[in-house]
Formats: sequence, C-alpha cells, structure tokens
Amino acid sequence: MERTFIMIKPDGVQRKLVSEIISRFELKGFTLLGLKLMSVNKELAEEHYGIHKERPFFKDLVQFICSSPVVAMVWEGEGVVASSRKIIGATNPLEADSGTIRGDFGINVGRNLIHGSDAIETAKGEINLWFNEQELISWEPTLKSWLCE
Ligand code: DAT
Ligand code: MG
Repeated sequence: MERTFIMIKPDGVQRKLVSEIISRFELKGFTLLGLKLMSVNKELAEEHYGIHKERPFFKDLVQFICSSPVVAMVWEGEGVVASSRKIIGATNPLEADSGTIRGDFGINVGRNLIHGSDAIETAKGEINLWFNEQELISWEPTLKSWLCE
C-alpha cells in the first residue's frame, strides 16, 4: 500500500495548526502509521532538503526547519502521495488554491506550513530518513471497506 511522508513545519506547530492539519488527512480517508514531535538537527534538515542545496534559500530553509519543533508523520492509502500534495497545495501559499492547507493558512513561501513527499520513490527515501521500522505501525482500519471497494 502506498505511503507518504508528511511534516508539519515549525510555523504550523507554532501556529497551533497541528490538529487542523491532521484532521484533513484523517477525514480524507488516509491512515496514520507513525507520528512524532521532534527537534530537527542540521544534518537531518540538510539531508531532507539535499535536492535544494544549491538554491539561494537553502541555508534559511535548513535554519527554519531546525528553529522549533516539527511533527513528522507517515500516512498510508490509495494514491496518498499525489493526493497529499493536493491537500497541501502549491509551494507558494499565495498561489495555492483555497481549500488547501497552504491556501487556507499561509501567505509566504518560506512559511508554507507543511511538507509532503512529491513522488512515490521520494516518499520511500523520506520515510526511511525520518522513521525507523519500529516507529511505524501497520494496522487495519475498520473503515477500510467503506473507503475503498
Ligand atoms: P514543496 O515544499 O512544495 O515540495 P519545493 O520542494 O520546491 O516545494 O521547496 C522546498 C521548500 O523550500 C518549500 O516548501 C519552501 C522552500 N522554498 C521553495 N522555493 C522557495 C523560494 N523561492 N524562496 C524561499 N523558500 C523557498
Ligand atoms: Mg519538495
């Protein structure tokens, strides 16, 4: 079953949006497999955002992610990677549609509240980077047959 890595960034935690954000994934029908509040060290932040290391915003981005706790999560479900990106909205909150997390709660690209893996392969790498196996619980949601035929 498809899985994705979702992280509520420091601004989302500081702005008390944790429950609001988790609700959106729960209500959509996805299953939470792992969740932790954590302080991110520089090494982890740099590895997570390694693809952007040549970009001008890289240093500030790493500093921001390490500046205050984040909530790291793994969600599972049919099409969860692409669907999560839709739930999250465009990278720049000013361009994100209303109804998306960034569209509803953000105004600035450097404070866009949440990260979600951009592809199934990326998700696998990010889940491995942020979680070890014991931290992920495989469980059978009783609602399953009401969500997928
Ligand atoms: P996304 O988080 O939508 O996958 P991304 O992978 O292109 O976006 O960039 C990673 C993060 O880097 C993004 O969430 C916020 C930050 N970022 C991207 N473009 C930026 C820019 N032009 N200025 C400042 N921060 C930026
Ligand atoms: Mg990205």
